[in-house]
Amino acid sequence: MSMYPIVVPDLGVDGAVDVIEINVAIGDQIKVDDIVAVLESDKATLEVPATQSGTVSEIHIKPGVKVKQGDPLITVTLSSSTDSTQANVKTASAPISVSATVPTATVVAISPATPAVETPQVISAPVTSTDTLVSETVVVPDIGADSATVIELVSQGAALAAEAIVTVLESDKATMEVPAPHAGKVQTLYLKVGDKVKSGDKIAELEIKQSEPPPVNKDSVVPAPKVAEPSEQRAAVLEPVTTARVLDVPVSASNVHAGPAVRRMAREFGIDLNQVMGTGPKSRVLKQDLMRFTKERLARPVVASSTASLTESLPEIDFSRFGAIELLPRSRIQKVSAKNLSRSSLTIPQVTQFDEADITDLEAFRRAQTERTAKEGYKLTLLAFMVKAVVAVLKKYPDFNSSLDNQGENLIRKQYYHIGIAVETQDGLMVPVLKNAEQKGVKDIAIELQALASLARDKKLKPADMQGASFTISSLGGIGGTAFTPLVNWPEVAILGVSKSQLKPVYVGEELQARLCLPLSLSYDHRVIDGAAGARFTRALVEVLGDIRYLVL
Ligand code: CAO
Repeated sequence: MSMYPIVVPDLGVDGAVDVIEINVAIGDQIKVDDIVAVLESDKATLEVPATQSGTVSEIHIKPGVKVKQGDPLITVTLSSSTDSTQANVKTASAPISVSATVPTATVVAISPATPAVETPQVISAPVTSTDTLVSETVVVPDIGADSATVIELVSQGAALAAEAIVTVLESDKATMEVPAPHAGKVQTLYLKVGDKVKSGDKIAELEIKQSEPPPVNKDSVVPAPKVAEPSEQRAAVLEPVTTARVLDVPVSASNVHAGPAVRRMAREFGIDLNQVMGTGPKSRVLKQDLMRFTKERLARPVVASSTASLTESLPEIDFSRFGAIELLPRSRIQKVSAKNLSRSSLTIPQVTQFDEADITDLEAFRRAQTERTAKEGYKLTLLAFMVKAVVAVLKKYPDFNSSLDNQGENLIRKQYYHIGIAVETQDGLMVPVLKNAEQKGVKDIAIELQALASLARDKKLKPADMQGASFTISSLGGIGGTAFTPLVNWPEVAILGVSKSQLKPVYVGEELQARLCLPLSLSYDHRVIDGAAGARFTRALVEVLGDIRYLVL
């Protein structure tokens, strides 16, 4: 029997990264490609897959520690069959670039994991007392930067357990949680959210019971702040968000921005952070977001959960009884996407309206511009015109740019036009959102769509890039087909499917002409939109696409 280390692969980043999650426990049987740990750099969250099958015999890391390329994460004891054949060794594998840096399987002595760095931090002199209660000042520890901003703070009077988070600070380099040195009650708060602080500033006064070992004297220490994660370069403009809500589109699980305490809480409650809208700086998921999310989930109509359990309770079938099979693990995006699509299909009564637009003139105009726009460095796509035309029609029929509240009591009409675009990627369907389309010209829309589709395919979309759509377009025109029935992307109420245009014989007046016809498939939530409105919407779209001069009226 031999031992095999699974180490931090080549992450493509300089320096150390944080361990965010450990997905295995000692004694677990793991297979090649099972995720053993999740790491986070300042640019991305990365999953480390197992490069070897076997039993986890040692874990060398814990969440919060920093690791760099080559550091051991876990040790796997190889099963004797694997041991002798090395059949399951995988030296280079998927989500991250694991390359020649992964050692081949040999027996190696693994040194114990580097413990979390816990530099003691001197705090200001506590008021020592022989009475039952003593007071202790919690101060800002060495933050490794000139200043930081308070982004989360306990409330006055809160009863804290030892190590409970008193405040979360964010500098331009990192986010830090400052824990309570002892269990106690928050007597005085010296700060408020948004304040700028520097090392040594007072945060709070804690009232500590004597039964809890009080701070001895001015040499008392509190653990150094846990460095949660380096600040992520997120979209500079934050959308005003008032309520936490389920993300309306599948997102890459790796991009959620949240501190360790929030991650821990999410794990304890079994909440998928991907589904929580972060309202903190840079779309960070805060504790209150988790709470709102939970409340919202509990308030959901029972029908949603009963239909979900309906699919979950389907019996597992052993297909190997009928012949050879192959098991292909689904990507996280595919899994999130599947849930969202099921929800849409099971909870929204939807109807699809078909129509056909004559885009002969539009295409002639577009093609005539191709050379010029290519020189300007962008491709003038049909999809960009579609977005512009859809916005014009949404303005005329605002119910298509709305959401139904959960109780079905109110229709929420949106005054903005954020258009989701379904993009096919290697890992599954992503829906980046082109914001404020009504304020943009066809050229800017074309450029932005190209950029969003590239980000989606390169897995570089941020959660904010995929939130807030008010209407979605799914174009299969580049592939083919005559029509399809797209599923409404909840909480939106309508989605437009576009298929491949075809030359068709069409009577124009008395004359039979070859015209380029574009098939349109509009699915809508029948609770909000009735059939007549659906037909009027597609008719209006046909009109605009047939003569794009309508766009300037
Ligand atoms: N009819 C005929 N040709 C079309 C067309 C249409 N409706 N739409 C696009 N084309 C052509 C384009 O003009 C382009 O041809 P040229 O290279 O000669 O100009 C070619 O098809 C490829 O287009 P494209 O699909 O790469 O680009 P796009 O701007 O039309 O679409 C995007 C971009 C991101 C929507 C697309 O690449 C994509 O991912 N589509 C799949 C979306 C999907 O999976 N939807 C299903 C979701 S389930 O509801």
